[in-house]
Amino acid sequence: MTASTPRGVFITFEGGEGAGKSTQVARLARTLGAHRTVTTTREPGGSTRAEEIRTALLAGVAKPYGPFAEALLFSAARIDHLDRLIRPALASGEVVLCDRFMDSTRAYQGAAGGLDAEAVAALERVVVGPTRPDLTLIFDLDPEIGLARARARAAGQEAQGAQAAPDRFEAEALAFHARLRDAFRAIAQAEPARCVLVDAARDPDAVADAVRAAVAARLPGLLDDTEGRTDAA
Ligand code: Z5A
Repeated sequence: MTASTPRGVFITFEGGEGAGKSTQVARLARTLGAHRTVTTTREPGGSTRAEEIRTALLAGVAKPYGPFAEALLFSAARIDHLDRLIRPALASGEVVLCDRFMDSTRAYQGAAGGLDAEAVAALERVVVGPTRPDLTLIFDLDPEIGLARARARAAGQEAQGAQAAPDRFEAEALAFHARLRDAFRAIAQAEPARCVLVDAARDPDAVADAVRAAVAARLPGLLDDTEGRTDAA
């Protein structure tokens, strides 16, 4: 499918590990789902083929080949995700909420991983093209807190008998996660028309309020029919 001008609304959620993105994707989906068709998705993944690539990436299969090879694999997954899920949903007028997207490549493989910014920008041009997010919420959190949240979640999963070893990125040193935070903050500063920085250190209800406030300010009308509704589970 070729890139076309989207008619729906594309919102991406970005930030470091354990910042609460998935939690807030689900909450905003519940709020908007009352009066709009909402598709929630994630990267890497979101389509059958992209989920297969996700498994390889998070297992660290591409790590020995360096950040450019990793960026190419994230891009391969993104091409399939865009073609099979995101663009068709936007063309149907849906709201697409995506847990991570192109800014994660900029931050993880680019700023923190050492891949040249021009190479990242070139990939973005050919892979994403005109399908840019209408709004990007960047969840800002001290990486020590985010990693502690991820560890607590893993401990809970292990207590229930599931395997929850850190993935290829969770296993990176704290300095890598600090570079990520700086990179995401720099993206928010560089593209204020697209991005809103969300203080993710607050409790989930306060973060959800900040998310709704950002959506109301940047995408007028999208929340209008949901006024007074709560998105709590
Ligand atoms: N990656 C990349 O390198 N390049 C790319 O181009 C793309 C991705 C697209 C995907 O992993 C990895 O791929 C990712 C970047 C890399 N790095 N890693 N790892 P993932 O999808 O498995 O992981 P993630 O995106 O980092 O998700 P996460 O760790 O699940 O974090 P989250 O979605 O931001 O948080 P959460 O699941 O909503 O919450 C985490 C825990 O904290 C959970 O127990 C919650 O109940 C709790 N939580 C949530 N909100 C709060 C608040 N406000 N207070 C307290 N506790 C909270």
